[in-house]
Amino acid sequence: MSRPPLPNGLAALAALAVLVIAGVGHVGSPDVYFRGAAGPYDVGVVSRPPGVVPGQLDVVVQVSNEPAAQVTVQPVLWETGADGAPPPDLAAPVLGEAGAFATRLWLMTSGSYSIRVVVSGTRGTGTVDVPVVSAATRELPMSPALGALLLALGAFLVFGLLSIIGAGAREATLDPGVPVDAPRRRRARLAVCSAAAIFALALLGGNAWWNHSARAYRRIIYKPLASRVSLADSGRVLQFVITDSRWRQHEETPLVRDHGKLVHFFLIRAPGMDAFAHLHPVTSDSNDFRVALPPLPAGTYHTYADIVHRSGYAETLVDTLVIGGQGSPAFSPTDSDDSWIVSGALTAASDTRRATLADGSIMSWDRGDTSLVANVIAPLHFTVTAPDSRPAVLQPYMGMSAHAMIARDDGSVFVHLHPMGTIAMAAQSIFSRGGDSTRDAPLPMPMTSATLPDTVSFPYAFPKAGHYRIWVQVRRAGRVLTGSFDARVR
Ligand SMILES: [Cu+2]
Repeated sequence: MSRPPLPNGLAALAALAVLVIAGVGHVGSPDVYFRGAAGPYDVGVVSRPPGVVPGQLDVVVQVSNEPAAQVTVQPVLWETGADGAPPPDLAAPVLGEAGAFATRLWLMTSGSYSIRVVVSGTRGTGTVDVPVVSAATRELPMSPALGALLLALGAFLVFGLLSIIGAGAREATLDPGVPVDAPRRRRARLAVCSAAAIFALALLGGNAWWNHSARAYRRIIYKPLASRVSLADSGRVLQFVITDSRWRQHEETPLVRDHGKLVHFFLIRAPGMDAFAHLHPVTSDSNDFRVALPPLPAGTYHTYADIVHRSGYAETLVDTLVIGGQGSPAFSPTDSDDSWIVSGALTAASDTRRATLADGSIMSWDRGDTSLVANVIAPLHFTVTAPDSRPAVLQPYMGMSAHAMIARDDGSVFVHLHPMGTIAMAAQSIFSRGGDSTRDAPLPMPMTSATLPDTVSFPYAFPKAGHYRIWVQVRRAGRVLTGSFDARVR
């Protein structure tokens, strides 16, 4: 690669060793972004999972095309369905933001939820389901100040009680002014000592209960399915195996196809993110998935496997893989939707606005002078122009007008999103037909029309500052085209 290396290349390489925890839904980007239609209303939904269970989910609904009179949201757990859900919550209008409504919902258990958004107004009522995965991903620490305050209050209570007990045993039955004799003093000391012993036992019991609760919570902290990525058949085949005993013993619901594929598998070369592949391994036993490996350059790759369970639970299984780079001249893709691209390395100065695609068309990032700020909706709008400078005619790629993959240079963030947002479409289909995913009918593809406009956009906010690469994939004239863009987020 002729471009200068990342100044923090070494750091990124070091980070490879410690990296990366797999994600619920996505990696390092827990917030859910959705854009779509609730009946006649165009809605954008942002929800922020709490990362603890039980915990409160922040939900903001933005109705953009029509004035909405009322918005309700309701958390529906897959296992219990709408009948077992709590009553809908009325979202409050956000002051100063026309069409925006916000509320907080309690998610009481871990699992696959859908947030049922109901919008009503002059054009009637519209409903849409936004899948959200509830998982405990962290333990909330107690702040030292609160700990100190509780300790002081506890000590005050215990010493107060001991002194009351001592005073009571010593002189409660004594007339005022009568001196305390030795037997009474002894009795008081005995009472204080016995009470102290009882309190000590109670404190020990409380401590044991506390530790037990903490251990029980740690047991429900999200653990991704154990899996392994390796090369087979002299490096020509990539093998992805789910090794987890929960999976092997059928304690987890089986996988469903998300836009037509059981697994969306991504490879990103570290540290420069200069090689990228989006593959779709196939399986005969639902444990062992295989796909022909495209001729990617040698190196260490972060791998991400996106899967969706029949419950609507979406997760990303993370690994690393070293590829020798011998390539195979006889490579033929396992799936005609498999794609890969080799481009220049991400540099500290990279801030790309234009990408030339493999068929000579140009993809441009229409972001004007907007700077990218963490946790603020980013202007992810892209236009494709044909080589003859006319607007390109796009076709659906796996049922979507476009797919975007976003990764941070250290591998700590990876998301796969679509014009409808970060949600798994399969999960949404499951909920919109009442949670019944047991029917064998294939989940619908959202888009079958053959020609699409030349502009695509994605609702998303980068989760933290840093250097990111974005791959935007579209299909034109039957060919999958990938544009790669770099961005610095403040
Ligand atoms: Cu996709």
